[in-house]
Amino acid sequence: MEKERTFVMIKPDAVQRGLVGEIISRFEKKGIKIVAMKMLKVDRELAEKHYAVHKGKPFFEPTVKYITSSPVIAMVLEGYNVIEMVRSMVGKTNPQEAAAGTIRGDYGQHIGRNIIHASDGKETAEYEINLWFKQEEICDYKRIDEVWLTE
Ligand code: FUP
Repeated sequence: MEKERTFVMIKPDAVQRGLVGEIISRFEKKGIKIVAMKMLKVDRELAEKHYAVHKGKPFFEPTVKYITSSPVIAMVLEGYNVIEMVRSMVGKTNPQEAAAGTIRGDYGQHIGRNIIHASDGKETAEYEINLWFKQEEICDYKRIDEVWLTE
C-alpha cells in the first residue's frame, strides 16, 4: 500500500446545512489523517481553475456559481490508498445514484447540490492540493492511533 494525499472540499450546501462535523467525523473515524484544513469563500478564479476540465460543459456555470455562493471547507487528507478510499466514502457524483452509507448517498438529493468534492486520481489530487494550499499550510505529524490502523 502506498501513502497518498487527496484533496477534499465540503461544499456550500453542506456548510449551510450544518453537516461539516458529521462529514469530517466520518474521515476521522475511518483513521484518515487530516493534514490541512481551512474555511474560505471561493472566488471565481479559483472555482474556474478547480473545474477547468469541465469548461464549456452545460453544468460548468451552475457548478461555479454553486461553489462560489457561500463558504466551503477545504482539506488535505492523508493515508494509504486514500484517494480511492475517500472516493468510495463520498459515493457517486449524483446523490440519487450514490449508495446509502456514502456521504452523497446519505446527505444529498441532487447532482447540483452534491455535498462534497474529492480528487478522482493521483494527478488530480496533486493539481488540486497545489491549487488550494500552500506547502506551509500542510502539516506533517503522526496520529497516536496510526500504529493500530495497519500492520
Ligand atoms: P465528481 O468527480 O464526482 O465531483 O464529479 P465530476 O468531476 O464529474 O463533476 C464535477 C461537478 O460538476 C459535480 F460535483 C457536480 C457537477 N456536475 C453536474 O452538475 N452535472 C453533471 O452532469 C456532471 C457534474
